Amino acid sequence: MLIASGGVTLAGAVAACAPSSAWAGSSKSDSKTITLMNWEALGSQMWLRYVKVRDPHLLAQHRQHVTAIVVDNVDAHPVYRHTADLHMHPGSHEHLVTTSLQAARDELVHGLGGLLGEDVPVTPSAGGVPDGAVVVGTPDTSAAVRRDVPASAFRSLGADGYLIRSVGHGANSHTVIAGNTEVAALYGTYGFLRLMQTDKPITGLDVVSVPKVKSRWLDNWDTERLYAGNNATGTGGLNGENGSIFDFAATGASADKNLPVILDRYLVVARSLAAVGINGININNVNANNAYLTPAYIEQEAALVDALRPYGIRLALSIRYDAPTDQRFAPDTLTADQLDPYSDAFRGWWNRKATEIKAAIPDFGGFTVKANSEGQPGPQDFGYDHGDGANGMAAAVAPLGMTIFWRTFVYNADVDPDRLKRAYMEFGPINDEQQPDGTKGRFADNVLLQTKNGPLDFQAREPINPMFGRMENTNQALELEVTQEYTGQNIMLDYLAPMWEEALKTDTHATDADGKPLRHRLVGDIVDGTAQGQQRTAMVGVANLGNADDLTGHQFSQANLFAFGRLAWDWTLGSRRIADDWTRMTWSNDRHVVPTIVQMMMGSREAVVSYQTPLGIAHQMHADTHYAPGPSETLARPDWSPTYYNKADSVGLGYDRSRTGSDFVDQYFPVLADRYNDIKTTPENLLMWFHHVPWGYQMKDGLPFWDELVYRYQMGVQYVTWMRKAWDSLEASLDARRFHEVQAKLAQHEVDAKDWRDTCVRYWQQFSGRAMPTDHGPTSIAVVIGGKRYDGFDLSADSHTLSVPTDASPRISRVIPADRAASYRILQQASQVPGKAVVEVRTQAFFGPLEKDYVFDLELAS
Ligand code: GCV
Repeated sequence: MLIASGGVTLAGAVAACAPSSAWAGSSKSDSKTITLMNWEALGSQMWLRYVKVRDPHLLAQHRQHVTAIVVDNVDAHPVYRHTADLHMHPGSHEHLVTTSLQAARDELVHGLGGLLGEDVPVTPSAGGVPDGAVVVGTPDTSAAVRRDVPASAFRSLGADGYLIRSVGHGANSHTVIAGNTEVAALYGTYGFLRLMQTDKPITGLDVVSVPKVKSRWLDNWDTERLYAGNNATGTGGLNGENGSIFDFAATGASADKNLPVILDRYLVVARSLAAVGINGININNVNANNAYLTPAYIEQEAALVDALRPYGIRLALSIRYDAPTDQRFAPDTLTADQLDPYSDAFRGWWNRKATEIKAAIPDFGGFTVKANSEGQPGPQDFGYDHGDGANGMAAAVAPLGMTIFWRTFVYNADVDPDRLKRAYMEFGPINDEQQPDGTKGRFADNVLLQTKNGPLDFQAREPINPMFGRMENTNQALELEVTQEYTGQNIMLDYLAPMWEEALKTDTHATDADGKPLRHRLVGDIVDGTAQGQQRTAMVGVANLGNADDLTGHQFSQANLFAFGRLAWDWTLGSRRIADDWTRMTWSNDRHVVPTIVQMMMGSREAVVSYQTPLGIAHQMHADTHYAPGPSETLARPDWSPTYYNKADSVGLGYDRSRTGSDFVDQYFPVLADRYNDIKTTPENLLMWFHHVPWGYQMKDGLPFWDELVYRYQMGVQYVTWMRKAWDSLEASLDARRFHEVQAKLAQHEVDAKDWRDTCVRYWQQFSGRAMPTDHGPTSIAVVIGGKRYDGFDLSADSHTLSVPTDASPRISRVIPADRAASYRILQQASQVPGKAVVEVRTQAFFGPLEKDYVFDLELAS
């Protein structure tokens, strides 16, 4: 923002500051503006771009209804600050604030100034609220709020919910943005700015917005599975940084950027996360490094949260179960045989560590634990189960008001040969256990089991995790992967919200103790506690924030973070609406741009499924990178091997988890179990999750499974071709830097999608022994040249050679698409033989447009 203040009061100064419209580029005269413009052009402002409203009518209306900013008692309630000399890195653009209301006010100054293209003054309400004022506050901080909004309106808002109301009529009206807390008022401020950023009217407002889930959290895995470091390979960071968003131990040119120094990007992140309602972050990997628990790091963490706190963002840490044995904590260390979760030694150590953290970070959230999973230590190493371990930690931190997020991502091979069955087999019995006091379920109240959406590991499509609904006596957090580990990393444009929407809106068919179906039983109902009454609720996104210029490594990966926040606030929102908001806020409100980008986003995930893992085949990625295809790989550990999941043989493809197979299906409630048990009733997009599908099995559209499979791979690629061309059509409407960045990524995306298609189809063909299907695909065509019909084109080939008789005309006289709804254009005719002709075919798949360019090399028939 424009004023760097080191956390001092800004009232008064704000109104007098340089024109905030400089951010939107209306003034290019001074060098600071130009620097700011560069900063924006990088994509570093995420969805907080406040570009002047282009529609003159709307702009005039907005200017009439937004004439002043009123935030009374803006400095009255400074948040806790531990670090005495907290300061920004020299030359920063952002600035520190000490209250959430200051954050709200400054966002309005900056945002409204940009959107309206003129400064909006900050005025006290002492002389009355002026017409056109935007009033922000709580009933406690603002007399205007108390006067304009009856106390009853606040009852249903809880701590985080907000309301936005137009008060009065026509020219004699103003807007009130309020909540029970200052952070809620800040959320409302972002909600109001979002209306303007997305070209919505701001008159006659009566908005009430209350989050459905209490903890809307990020897990940032430092640099593991992070694709937002901005070196050439996307794995490391700039200038001695390690790619992570937060610098603890950077070296070289960035040695002066380590915490407690605050960088611009931390505050851009804080503002962006607050704008979607995210209220907490684990900054370190669940494969945890004990360094984050050392006194030096705790001081750095405290400084970071000091800066984030006004934005309502709390901190938690991921820990190793055996951290007490680390000599870095000497003399306060334990021996391995003291890691008994019931022992005073174990509980005492964690209580002391949590107390030490709390002294610097009073609102510290607690610990996240990955135990007995992928080599991480846990209670099973000492003869105890996950319930014992989680409860031991929970007892240690309960007196401090902290929570334990215990991950259920476990897959001990001794439990069952089918990896998918293992987690529920370990956790289910603890949930069901009868307790001495007559209740059921052993997990303590301050434990949340953190469970991935699907039973495997963040694949582009998974069935729901059967634990949702089955853990009725336990608090449960839903974990989603925002970083695109298996879904295209920082190359593929893959909007993940449709996947999350699909999971959240899946009917679990959960029943009560009498076997009666619950009234509310979608995954979202389970997660938000509506279905089974849990009071502690959470959604956790494994985040994608790094030190790349655009902070996420791909301009479109920002959309996934945005969508995660919006869904964590309200999982009932549609992914299309979220895409529409994000596009308008991040790119443009242009009439051509918005529908094109939204359409690209909406089909992009299904395209990834199609060219990577169609029809329910899963985990076919190269084992190390999780990016490229590796269907033939068999590793020492079977359940990391693509072959373990594909089970390709001469009969067919896929993992039989029906009752005659591994019987995973019976972990679901009966309606789903029966549905998935029968190949005929299993949704085709989940087919190979549950069945070993014979190559000749007849699909619903009448095609043999093999043909359908091949066409799915091809459709995915052809969607990417369409996206690449659609993006090109936007060039004139977008800023050059971001346009070209995405354009280059889409080109690579198409190459890599083809690699997936070709590698997988060729490998499967060795087992199916079947010919490549050619004439039924959605973009299949026949062409007529010189009276002769040519067909049977393998859609995977880049070009096709046609032998044309010597006396025939080289011109294509007819194009006959297999799909009658398809359209085509002859882009190039051959004027002679040899020569080249190009036909572009376009059609619509169930998930979006497909485009295929046929390149024909005409040669003389011999
Ligand atoms: C942090 C997958 C990822 C790992 C990750 C693990 C987890 O296996 O590949 O990088 O570990 O999930 O969720 O714990």
